[in-house]
Amino acid sequence: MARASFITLEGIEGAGKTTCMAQLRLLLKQAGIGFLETREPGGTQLGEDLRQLLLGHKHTGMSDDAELLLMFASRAEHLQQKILPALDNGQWVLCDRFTDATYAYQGGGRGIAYDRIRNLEDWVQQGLKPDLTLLLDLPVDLGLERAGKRSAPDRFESEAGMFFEKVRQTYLDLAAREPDRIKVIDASLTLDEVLAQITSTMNHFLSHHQS
Ligand code: T5A
Repeated sequence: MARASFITLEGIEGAGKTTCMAQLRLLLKQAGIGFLETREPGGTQLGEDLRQLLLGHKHTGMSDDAELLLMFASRAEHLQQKILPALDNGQWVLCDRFTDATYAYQGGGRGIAYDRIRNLEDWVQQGLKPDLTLLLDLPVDLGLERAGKRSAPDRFESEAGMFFEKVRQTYLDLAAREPDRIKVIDASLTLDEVLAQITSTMNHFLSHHQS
């Protein structure tokens, strides 16, 4: 049996990650694979507390560097408490967002140099990267419209459209640089069509990652 895999979901606000996570859950269950489902920022008690600070409106003027470091503080805790122990135990990990989000939001969106992010990535992750990342891509207007229907805007969702254009473009640049790991899903289509793409990508991945 191949080692446990680490799978992440990415995309701008309202891309449909929560909805697609349910499909991933179903596919892994059908394949008889044990997994941990988690999210970032969050996933641990400390991470969820940091998530509230990061997404809430209490610290609206937070500096970009503080935001970046809090993302990695949450990630360091998450890796040590949850992700690495799960993978070591043979459990797959399904994570709603991971470091690609940091490159997209803090790098592309806020304009922090990618080298700074890479230094933190090397320090905190020690070479660990997702085995597969599903990038749900759709036009910014459509994503924000979908997210707006669902709940009041959090601190990130309160950013202007141009911020999300940069986030989206950075995600697409990352996918172009790592096409074997990051698979782009057209999330502008109907839910059924999006889920069909997720299923086909996962089935292809599973056929190569199970004995
Ligand atoms: N962040 C995170 C960083 O800045 N840096 C980092 O390093 C990390 C890890 C986290 C925030 O933190 C930032 C990015 C984020 O701003 P989050 O909760 O993970 O926040 O992310 P959100 O994008 O806010 O999550 P959302 O819940 O808004 O979006 P989803 O989960 O992508 O969308 P979902 O599934 O809830 O769908 C939204 C609505 O659209 C409908 C759904 O039914 C739902 O109502 N929908 C569709 N409708 C039509 N057709 C389809 N194909 C549809 N798919 C979904």
